[in-house]
Formats: sequence, C-alpha cells, structure tokens
Amino acid sequence: MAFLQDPPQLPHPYRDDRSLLALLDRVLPAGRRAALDSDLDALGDYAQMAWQRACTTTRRKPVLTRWDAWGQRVDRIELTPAWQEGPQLTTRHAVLAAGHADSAHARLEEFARVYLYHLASEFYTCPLAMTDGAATALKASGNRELIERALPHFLSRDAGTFWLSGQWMTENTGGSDVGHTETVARRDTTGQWRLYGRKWFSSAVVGEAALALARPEGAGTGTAALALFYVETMDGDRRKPELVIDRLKDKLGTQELPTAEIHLDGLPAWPLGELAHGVRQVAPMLNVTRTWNAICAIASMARAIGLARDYATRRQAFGRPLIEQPLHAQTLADMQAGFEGAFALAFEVAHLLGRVEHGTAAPHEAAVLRLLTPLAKLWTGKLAVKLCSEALECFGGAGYIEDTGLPQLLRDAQVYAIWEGTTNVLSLDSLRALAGDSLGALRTASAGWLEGNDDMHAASAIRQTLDAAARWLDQHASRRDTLEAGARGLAITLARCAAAALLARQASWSSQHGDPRPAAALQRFVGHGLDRLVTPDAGNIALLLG
Ligand code: MFK
Repeated sequence: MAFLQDPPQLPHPYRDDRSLLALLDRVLPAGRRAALDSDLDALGDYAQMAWQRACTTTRRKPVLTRWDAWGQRVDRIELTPAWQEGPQLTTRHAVLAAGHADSAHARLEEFARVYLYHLASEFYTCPLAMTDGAATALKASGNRELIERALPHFLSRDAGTFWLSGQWMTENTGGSDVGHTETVARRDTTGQWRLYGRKWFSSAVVGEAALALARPEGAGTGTAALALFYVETMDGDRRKPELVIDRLKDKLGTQELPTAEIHLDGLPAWPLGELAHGVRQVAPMLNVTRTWNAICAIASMARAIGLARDYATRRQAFGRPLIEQPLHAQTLADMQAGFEGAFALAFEVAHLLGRVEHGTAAPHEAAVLRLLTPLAKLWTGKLAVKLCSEALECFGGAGYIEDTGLPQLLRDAQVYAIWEGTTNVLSLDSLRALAGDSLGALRTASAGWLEGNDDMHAASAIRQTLDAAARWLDQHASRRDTLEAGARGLAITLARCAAAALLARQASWSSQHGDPRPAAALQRFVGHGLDRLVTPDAGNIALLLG
C-alpha cells in the first residue's frame, strides 16, 4: 500500500462553529438573530470555497507596474482574485454597513461577518478595518462636511460607490513612535492643505481615501503637534499624480495584501479638526482596527484548530486515529480551551464597542472597553501564533509543506502581534488605560460575568488573580520603569482573567442549554493558571544584556 493520507476537510466556518452559534443565540434577540443568518451562511460558504480554491490553485501575489509601455507613470496594482471579489462580496453582505447600523448589536453583527470572511479575504480585511476605523474617526471628529462626503462611500452597500480608506501613520523615522512623523502639511496659495512626505507601511493603497498624520508647517516637534488629515487618492479612474507608489513590501506573510511604501508630493488634504492632537483624533480608529486585529486573530485560531481536529479523525498512527491518542487529544483540548477564552474576550470587545457607541452600556463599561481593547489585541495576537504553530505540528511533516495550505496560517498569524502596534506597545497602552480606574471597572464587570456561574474554583481563581494584579499595580505604580518592565505580564494576566470570567458567563448559559463543553473549556483554561505577573529585576536584566 502506498502511504496516502486523507487531507483535512474544513468544517463549515459558520454552521459548524459552536462558539459563534452559541454566542449569537445567547446575545441577540430572536428577530435580529434570524435576520443575520443568511449573510453568515453565505460568508461561511464563501470561506469554504476559498479554502478549496487555495488548496487547488497556485497562489498569486499582487504585482505593481510602475510605468506603462509608453513611459507614463501608472502605479497599477494587479490584485489576486479574492481581492477582486472583495468589494462585491463585502458590500452585498454589508460587512461595514452592519457595524454602523442603528443598534447596540451592530458591532457584534459586523464582527461575526468579519470573523467568517477574514481568512477567505486574503487580508482584504486589513483595508476594510482601516475603512471602518476611518468612518469611526470621522464620526468622532464631528466634521460634517467630511462625514457627508466620505461616509456614504465607506459604508456603501453597493460596490459601485464603495471606497476603501487607508490609515497613513507609520513612517520610517517613526515606526511605533509616531511622534517622529516627518510628513509636512503645507498650505498652497489658494489655502488648500497639501501633504509632503513618505509613508512607510501604507495599507489600502489601492483605495480611494486615507487618514494621514502630518505636521503642519511651522508646528513644534512631538506627538501633540501632529494633525490628522483626510485625503483622496483618485482623479476619476486615475491615481492622483501627487501620490507615488515606490514599491510593495516583501512580507513574511499576508502576501496577497499589497502593503506599500509611498511618497506624497503635494497631495491635497483636509484637516479633520484642530491642527494639533492628531493622535488623539486618530485614537478611535486605532481602537477599532485593534478590535479587527483581535477578531482576525481568533479567526486564524478557529481555522487552525478546525483543520487539526478534522485531520486527527482521519490520520491513523500507532494503531488508532490521532484523536484517540491520549497526548494528541490532550494537545487539541488545550488548544480548544485557549481558543474559547480568546473568542469570548475578542467578541466581548466587539459587542461592548457597539453598546458604548449606542449609549446602552453601563457607566463603568466605557472604561472596561478602553482597557479590554489593547488586552484583547495583544493577547489574541500572541495566542494566534502559538496555536497556529501547534496546529502545524499536529500535521507532522505535512504542516511544513507549502501546497497543503497550512504554513500560510502560521506566516499570516505573525502579523497579529505587529499590525496596529506590537505586544509591548499595546502593553504600554494598557497602562495608559489603567491610569484611570479601569481596573476597578474590570473587577465590577467580572463580578457581573460570574453571576450564576457554578464553577466555584474558577470564580475564586479569577477573583484572587484580579486582587493580585491590583496589588501589583499599587506596589509598582510609583516606579515607572518597573511598571513598564512588568506591563506585558500584567496585561496578559488581566486578559486571561477577563477571558475566564467571560467564558464562565458563556458556560453558564450553554450548560443551561444542554452543552457542557464551554464549562469544560473554562475548567481547562483556568487549570493552566491565570497569573502571569512578573516582578522585574533590573539588576538581572542589566547583567543579561550587558
Ligand atoms: C494586516 C496586515 C498588515 C500588513 C503589515 C503591517 C505591519 C505593521 C505596519 C504598521 O505600521 S501598523 C501601524 C502600527 N502602529 C501603531 O499602531 C502605532 C503604535 N504606537 C502607538 O500606539 C502609540 O501608543 C501612539 C502613537 C498611539 C501614541 O504614542 P505617543 O506618541 O507616546 O502619544 P501619547 O502622548 O501617549 O498619546 C497622544 C494622545 O492619544 C493622548 O491623549 P491626550 O492628547 O488627550 O493626552 C493619549 O491618551 C491618546 N491615545 C493614545 N492611544 C490611545 C489614545 N486614546 C485612546 N485610545 C488609545 N488607544
């Protein structure tokens, strides 16, 4: 007999995802739940088709053509089929429009769509996230003229009028330290603002608009002196000549996504608001795109686990299917428990965002959202890399072979810990959030999530760990260096506590509805410990780095 193996079959991303089904059944009123079904079903079907297509066709990358045969600068980008399908598919299923509908459930319903579509989209979700963030920042700015001009395009349900927006923040001088932005905004003789500079990581360069940070000419140095501008990139069907694409990035993953280095040479621009505090003005966008990051990270985990679990039922080794091998089953169960915690946290951020935006959240919940957004982003980003790596290992050598489609899962997952801020940048952002009383708000919220929970061991572990985190924060609050050195440990501890408490809430509901699996996930998740606090030792660090 030849050594032939059955390839893994992808479970239906919607109909077979019990975590998503249970969440939507628990949270949504029956009418909204039923109305959502056909869009989610269709996006799940599309995801299954896209997986089949990826497994049976040669992968393509976007191609930039800078000059045409007659010497004209054209900067034309050929996109992959999934990217070409993106505008039609996402407007038909109202991916962005759903998030801005007039309901406290709008964001949950949007992010359920994102979760199902993300991997099939080949990271078309990156510019969608930026467009969603731009719509949110424009709304927050209150700039009526720009809102009326751009939002009907950003939130269009018709591909013919849909516009993508980028977020042009990162520069080669600045990176995460956006305060070093060198792009200058200068007024021409007609009073029109124009941008001059170089942006180093430009998402949505194939889009029609962007929000860009720039320093108004003559303004001071640092972050506070930056202003936030709205730009448009197209003159009819031609890219504006003041926007030049220098090259596409050659990235570890997300290779279908045309991330570009660009030059702005007098691109017309309009300020969103005051000509300073641009980072403060772009913050609503950052918090939305970080929510996308977390949802996309759990989508990668779901895909990796779904494939690994299916394969474990097919692959026989040492006399029985892998799923019956005790150590393999243990490994898969650990992955599943981690995923269910991450799922609970990421979707809580999504739902809470909608509730805060629509004024239906309790007073302390805005602070909870501010804290959970960086926590969910940073923790799910790291966990996605770990779980995708583990999933590849579940396939043995096949997980290392390109045309199984599996290695791409791991390469792409690495971006979640970098896109929209690294783990350390996000840990420091969580300190910003903790400067208010967001930890008190999180403790109040956790107590609510634990009501009705009958896993006393889990509840007590969560409470004790939150107490320990509060003590740690008090103890180190006055020593900034120690606080920063321990910020990642604190952030992951709080993320794990929040995830466990949210999982407990889902477990209570699911148990009452006859499904004991979330309770089993909670038990296993808490069993791995919640406390990741560290006491930084400056002397030890100095020795090791000396
Ligand atoms: C999908 C595939 C992608 C393809 C590959 C991508 C690879 C990655 C490419 C990228 O470049 S992605 C973009 C990554 N960059 C970032 O996400 C930015 C990272 N840096 C930060 O997040 C910094 O924290 C930040 C620039 C936002 C601020 O740092 P600063 O310069 O120290 O500013 P400061 O003074 O602390 O904050 C300025 C104001 O913003 C303050 O408000 P006030 O003016 O009222 O005092 C802050 O409170 C506020 N702020 C900052 N972060 C906030 C926030 N407000 C609300 N929410 C936040 N998250």
